[in-house]
Amino acid sequence: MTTLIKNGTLITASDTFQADILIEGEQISQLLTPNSEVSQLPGLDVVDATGKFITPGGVDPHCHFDLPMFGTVSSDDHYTGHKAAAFGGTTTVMDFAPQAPALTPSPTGRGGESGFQRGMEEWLKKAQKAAIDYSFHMNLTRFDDSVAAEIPTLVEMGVTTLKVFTAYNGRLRLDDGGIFRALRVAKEHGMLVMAHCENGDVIETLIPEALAAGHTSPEWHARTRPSWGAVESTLRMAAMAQETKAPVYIVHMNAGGEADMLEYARERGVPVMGETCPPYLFFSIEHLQRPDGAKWICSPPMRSAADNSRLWEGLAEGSIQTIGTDHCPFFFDGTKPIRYEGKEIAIPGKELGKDDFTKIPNGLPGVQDRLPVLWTYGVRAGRISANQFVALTSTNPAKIFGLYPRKGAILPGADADIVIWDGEKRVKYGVAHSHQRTDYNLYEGWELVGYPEKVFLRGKMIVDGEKWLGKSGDGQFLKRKQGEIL
Ligand code: DUC
Ligand code: ZN
Ligand code: ZN
Repeated sequence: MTTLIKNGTLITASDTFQADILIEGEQISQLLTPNSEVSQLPGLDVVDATGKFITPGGVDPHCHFDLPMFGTVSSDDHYTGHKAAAFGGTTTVMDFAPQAPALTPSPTGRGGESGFQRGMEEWLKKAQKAAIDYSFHMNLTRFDDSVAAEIPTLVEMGVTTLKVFTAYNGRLRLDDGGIFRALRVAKEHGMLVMAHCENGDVIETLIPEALAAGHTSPEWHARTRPSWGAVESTLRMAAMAQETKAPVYIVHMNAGGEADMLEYARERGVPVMGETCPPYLFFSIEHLQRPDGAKWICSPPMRSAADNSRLWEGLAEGSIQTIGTDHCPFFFDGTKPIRYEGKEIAIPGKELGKDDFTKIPNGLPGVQDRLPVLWTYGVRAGRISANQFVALTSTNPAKIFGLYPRKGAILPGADADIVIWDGEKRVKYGVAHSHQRTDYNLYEGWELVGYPEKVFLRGKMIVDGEKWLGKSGDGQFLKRKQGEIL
């Protein structure tokens, strides 16, 4: 099929200009000056984008679909979450495959195998229902010589990124020695290490103290995960990046001090990059103090208005490279069903922790919200430029994670993942407008100006206004190559 999107204004990471986009099959074949002869060709499917602006499909580097947690599961799976992403203008998502637990007895007799293969198989199976393109990072949650030896197999599977944790003691965390050694192996194989930065030891000390003192409300989730722990852990990761020369990417930056540390390290040539997520730009611990505070529970937690401002500054000045979502929704009240695609569904959620903040499933919805909310409250509010918006939400993640220029670009040869925006559309946003499969929205009642109108995935229109034209199985697994250090 050949499609011409004509008369639109293209916004890329570096420029804003008028051009027509010719799509042949799944790729962009040409960018044409408006009103060129091609538009007269017979059999051409013409989409008129007069008065509209056009961006590359969003690339969300950080999502969790169908993730088991605290006896329940995050409420968007690899179909519903993808559909929601598409309505919000995102056409590529990256999830995290788990490192499967060690086999006992060990198959080799020399120690455990890595669990990478089994983790990947589990996640690839879940993702068979994918509706947009996707890839995986691998959580690295146990590490020894036999695990290290299998890291190159990930690169062969198209997984060029490892995520490590400096918190969640006894579950997900590696000690600093393990992280340091993993960084060396990653460097050797051209991989990027992503880091969840908090101070696990401090958190594990504060939580039982808070509970013993009777502090069980959501606010204490934030109070027991202090900001300085995130700050020092970010510096710790930067120190190890410097020492090993291995690139590091700090996920979900939440504290202003993390932006300071990132800037400090980058000014000294350390290969460290960072991501923040919209909730850390708009919300604070005050939201956790509300009666419905559990809606904002995720880890790391919401901080303060000063942190919001410092993170915006980091984005505007270019020291933070991406905005992902960490999409990991739960119902606020999972005892009451909602309707999704005509069927009732209820999934246990935040109510599990009504008497104890440590039992509230951690995570927030956001995969659909990211682009429209950032357009209105980032670009239109003058905090970042339209080109920065595209860089932060599409082009930079594609580059860092080895997908550019197939993704994150409107260029000949790139996948035709394209979003046509109605820049004038006014939306009173909220749960009624969202396709995220949960019963609440963090931006309930927010006024948006500008919203994705048509979304193309590899040349196929999958969203047309309110109409869903995509389907389960449309999404492809993306094998990633080595990314760039920005
Ligand atoms: N934080 C959350 O709140 N949920 C999922 C994973 C994470 O890092
Ligand atoms: Zn994390
Ligand atoms: Zn996460």
